[in-house]
Amino acid sequence: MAETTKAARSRRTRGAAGQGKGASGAAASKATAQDAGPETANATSADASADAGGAGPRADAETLISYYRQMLLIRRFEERAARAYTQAKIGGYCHLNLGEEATIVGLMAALRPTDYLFTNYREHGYALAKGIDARRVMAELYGRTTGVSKGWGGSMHMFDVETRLLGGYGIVGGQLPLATGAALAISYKGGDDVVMCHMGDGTAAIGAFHESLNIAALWDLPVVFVVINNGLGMGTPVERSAAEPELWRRGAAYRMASARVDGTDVLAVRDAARVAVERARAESKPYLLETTSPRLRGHSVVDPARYRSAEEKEALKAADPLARMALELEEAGVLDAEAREKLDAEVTAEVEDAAAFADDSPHPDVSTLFDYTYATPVPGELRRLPADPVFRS
Ligand SMILES: Cc1ncc(C[n+]2csc(CCOP(=O)(O)OP(=O)(O)O)c2C)c(N)n1
Ligand SMILES: [Mg+2]
Repeated sequence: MAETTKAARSRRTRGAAGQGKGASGAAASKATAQDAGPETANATSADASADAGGAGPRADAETLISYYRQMLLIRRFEERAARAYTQAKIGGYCHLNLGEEATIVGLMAALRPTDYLFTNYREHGYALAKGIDARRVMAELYGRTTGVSKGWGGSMHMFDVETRLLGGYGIVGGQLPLATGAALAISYKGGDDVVMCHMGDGTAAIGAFHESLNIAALWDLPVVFVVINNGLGMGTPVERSAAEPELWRRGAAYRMASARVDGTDVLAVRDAARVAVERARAESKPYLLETTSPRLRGHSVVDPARYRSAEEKEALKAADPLARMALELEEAGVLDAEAREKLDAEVTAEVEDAAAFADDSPHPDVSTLFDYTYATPVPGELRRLPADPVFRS
């Protein structure tokens, strides 16, 4: 612990130039934020609106088109995954990022390639935006050896050391203590990497959420916790599961800087995430960022979302971040309808290629089932396949 504190202290000193840049001073338009100091931690800082709009163009045309392309790739990939699931090409569970595209691309734009990422089971889009090839992501969904996790992880458990995507977790909140531990390792060893850890709104009610935020704040760990608030945990509205449904406010309980941002605006997300990531990198301080975006379909591919009214479903269309960005780019003269269609055809071809690649790839051999369970051999470990006798003679 002494080492940890020392490492954290030296990071803080090195990063002194980044201090004092609270979220409220950032270019995070459409955001609300609160700083971490004890005197402000409990303030009703939803009023502290961080509106720094009007500071000039927020991105050049090339950047905007690249963000739009990434969002489109996630959209077409998820639609294709849904189709493959109904064709029984994908087994197990399958949760889609439809509606989260702007959030995903904005968050990933704030990270360096060497920063670590932990996500939950709704992860395909994060894997794509972190830079993993669409072929390898699709092949993992199909359970093939060419997949990100050699076909043994599936939709919920992708893991890629190269791009530092450290999962993919199906246990709600399971990723939080692991992400906190990864941040402790960084703090202990030195260096200026940052950990980002995603979760849903329902996850903010899990015990591990509080334990992780508490330790991260106490020990000054470089981790950004991101709550992707889509208003629902399966079929339960956040107002029915959270006594404080403005989840970003929970940072105050740990004297942790926190903010809420419109998750359908890619630039607003990127700018808010940059503030959070910089704070973690330069000052070794954790951050709680809440993004709000609609979940355009059911909880998973097989959920018809009957608990949603027709009006609600209609309202979702207006909240679609991709349609919104397409309109904005057209109005700004950055991408007209013809160029957009060309891009769409290109992205659709990339996704079709990924699906064909997955379909043509081999299934893992059953003898490799246990190959990646432990890093090193475990003496006396009993490896039993389904239908094997319980006792071996
Ligand atoms: C510990 C645990 N409890 C319950 C579940 C079942 N479960 C899977 S997803 C989910 C809802 C989580 O909602 P949220 O955190 O809002 O994420 P979202 O699915 O909306 O992205 C639940 C209860 C689980 N996987 N793990
Ligand atoms: Mg949710």
